[in-house]
Amino acid sequence: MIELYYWPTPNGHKITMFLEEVGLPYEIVPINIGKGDQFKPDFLKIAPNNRMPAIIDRAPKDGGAPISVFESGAILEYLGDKTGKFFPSDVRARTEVRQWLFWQMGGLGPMAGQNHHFAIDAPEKLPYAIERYVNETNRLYGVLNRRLADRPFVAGDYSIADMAAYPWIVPYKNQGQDLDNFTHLKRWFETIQNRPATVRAYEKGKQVNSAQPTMTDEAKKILFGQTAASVTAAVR
Ligand SMILES: N[C@@H](CCC(=O)N[C@@H](CS)C(=O)NCC(=O)O)C(=O)O
Repeated sequence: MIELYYWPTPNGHKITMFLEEVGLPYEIVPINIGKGDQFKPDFLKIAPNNRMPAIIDRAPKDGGAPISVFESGAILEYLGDKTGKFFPSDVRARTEVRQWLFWQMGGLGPMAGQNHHFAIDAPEKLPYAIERYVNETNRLYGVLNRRLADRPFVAGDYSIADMAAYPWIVPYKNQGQDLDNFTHLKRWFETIQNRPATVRAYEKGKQVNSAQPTMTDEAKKILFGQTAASVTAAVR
């Protein structure tokens, strides 16, 4: 049984998408980031960056003590290795998957995240910041679109690299992007959207947070303006 510390955000959906694909039993522990659960001392023990998702595997492959993992890319690799699915062991295929996973972790995720922040959440609408991140998101969509021109998925077969990227394309309208400008990306997006496991994963998200929007005024106070002191105060 995997314990998944989760809230239905793009980084959270990556992990439910994987778990729904492989059918590994898991239990969701909601981490309501709008209410500050990410600062609870017990959560910080497994997720020292005060961000979800994180997992605890109580039955690791080596039969030893439970293993906890934070960072969605590391979690996807861990689960891929545990199950032998969606993260190949062959050196060439594995390298393909890993480089596109890191591309998402270091590029698409953070840039689209800043895009959402400045275009949607920021109290002041700063044209320079909005343009910078909308343009960079647009460039990354272009990279993905070109990559998908001659293959069904980003790194061969459907893999953890696709699962990492897909949830960050879901809010494309909020990112100021139009999928009709990216033919191959649109085809890829719709293929993944229609996978039964993706549908189940997004349903799980609705069950965990059915009503309240995460981004209330109270949540903004918790989520924005964090400093080193926020974590120090939490672990005291
Ligand atoms: N690089 C991290 C990023 C995780 C992350 O940013 N999670 C957000 C939600 S998508 C979070 O927990 N935010 C809480 C906060 O900002 O305090 C990962 O991929 O796991």
